[in-house]
Amino acid sequence: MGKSRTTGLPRRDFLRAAGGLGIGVLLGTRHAAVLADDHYTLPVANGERPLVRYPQKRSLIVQTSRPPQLETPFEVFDGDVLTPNDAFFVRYHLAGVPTEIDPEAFRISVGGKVDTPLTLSLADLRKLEPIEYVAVNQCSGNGRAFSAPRVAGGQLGNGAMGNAKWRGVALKTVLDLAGVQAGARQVRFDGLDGPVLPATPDFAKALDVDHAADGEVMLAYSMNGADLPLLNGYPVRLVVPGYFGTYWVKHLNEITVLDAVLDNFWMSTAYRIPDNPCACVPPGTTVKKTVPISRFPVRSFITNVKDGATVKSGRPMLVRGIAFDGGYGIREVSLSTDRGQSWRQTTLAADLGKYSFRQWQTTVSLARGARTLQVRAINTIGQSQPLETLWNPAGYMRNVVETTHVVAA
Ligand SMILES: Nc1nc2c(c(=O)[nH]1)N[C@H]1C(S)=C(S)[C@@H](COP(=O)(O)O)O[C@H]1N2
Ligand SMILES: [Mo]
Repeated sequence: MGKSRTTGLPRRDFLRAAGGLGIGVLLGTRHAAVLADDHYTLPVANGERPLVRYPQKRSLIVQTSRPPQLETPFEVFDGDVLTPNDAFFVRYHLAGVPTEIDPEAFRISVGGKVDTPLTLSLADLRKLEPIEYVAVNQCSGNGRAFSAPRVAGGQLGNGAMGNAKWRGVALKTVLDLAGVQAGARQVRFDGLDGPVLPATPDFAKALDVDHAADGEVMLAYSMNGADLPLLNGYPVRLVVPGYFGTYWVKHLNEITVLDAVLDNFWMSTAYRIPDNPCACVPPGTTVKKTVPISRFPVRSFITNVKDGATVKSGRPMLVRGIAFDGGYGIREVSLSTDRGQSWRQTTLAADLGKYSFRQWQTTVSLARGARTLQVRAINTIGQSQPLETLWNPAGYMRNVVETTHVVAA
C-alpha cells in the first residue's frame, strides 16, 4: 500500500495546490483557497454554476465541490482535438479523495484468482512494454441536464467528456504476469479514494475477464504526455476505451481477479441502463430489466457556433465540431439546416484512432431568419444518432442529434 492520505474535505474548504516539485502532487486542505473568479451558465433552466480553479486545473464549472465534480466549459472542445489536462473534467463519487500521493511508495496489488499475486511500483510498471492511444473519456451522465422530463443526478451540460492520449501498460500484460486462474469471471478495480462515512459503499468497478485482457484496457500513467493530474487519477488510472468513464477507476491501487460477478452498489444498482436496444423507456416511466452501462453511443457536436447566436445571412459560414463513438470509428458526419429533411456531408479531419474525437468542418450559407443547425454522425458499423431524445431515469447515454438555433441576419 502506498503512503497516501485520504480526507473528507471540510465543507467550506477546497483543494489547494502546493509543491510542484515534479515528484507527484501535494494537495493540502489546511490553507485551502478558492479562486472563484466567475460564473458559467449552462444552456438549461437553473444553469448557473460557479467557475473555480482547482489544483492543476484552469477555471472549470463546479457541479459539486464535495466530492469535486468539475465540468469542462464547452468552448474548450473548439480548440485542440486533445483536451488539455488542465481543462479535463473531474468526477468523484466519494468525498474522501486523496490529497497527497507519494509516487515512490505507491503500489498496485494484483490478487485474487491468480497464480502469483503481485505488488507493482510505478518503476515496475514503467519497465513493462508500454502501449499508447487516444481515447475519449465520457461520464454516463454527460448531457443529463437536457433530459426532459429532468431527472435526478448531477445536472451536467455536455462538458463531462474529454479526449486524451493515454500511455501506460496493457492490463493484459499485468494479468499475464500474475497468471489468471481457470474459473475467473471478472476483474475488480479499486482506487485510493474512499467514503467519509463507513456506511457509504466504497467505489469499485469490474470488467469481464475477457474484456480486461483484451490488450487495450490500460493502466495509464501518462495523459497527453504528462503525469495524470491528481484529480484525474494520479499516478495510475484504468483506461477502458470506448466505455463510459465509470469504469476508468482513478488512483488504481487494487486489482482483484474474481471467480464471480462483482455484486456491489456501483455494479448492481448504479450505472445501469434499460436492457433494450435504445437503452430507453417512455419518459417518466420506470425500468423493469437493466444491464450495466457499457459503450458510448455515437455523438457529434458543433463547437464553433453557440446556441442563440446571431450570424451573417447569405454568405459562407464555417461550421465545425467533433464526433466520436464507442470504438468503431466515425465514418461520416453530416449537417442539416432544414430540420433533418436533407443532410450534407462534412469534411473529416485527421483520424487519430477509433476511440478519439474526430474533428469535422463544412461551410453553410443561411437565408435570413431563424435557422437551425443539426449535426449527425455515423460510425463504421452504421450506427447513428436519433432525431428525438431517448429518455431513461438516470439520464444516461444521451446521443440525440443536437440542435443549434441561430438567427441569420
Ligand atoms: N477512484 C475513482 N475512480 C473513478 C471515479 C471515482 O469516483 N473514484 N469516478 C468514475 C467516473 S463515474 C467517471 S465519469 C470518471 C471521470 O474521470 P475524470 O475525473 O478523470 O474525468 O472517473 C471514474 N473513476
Ligand atoms: Mo461518470
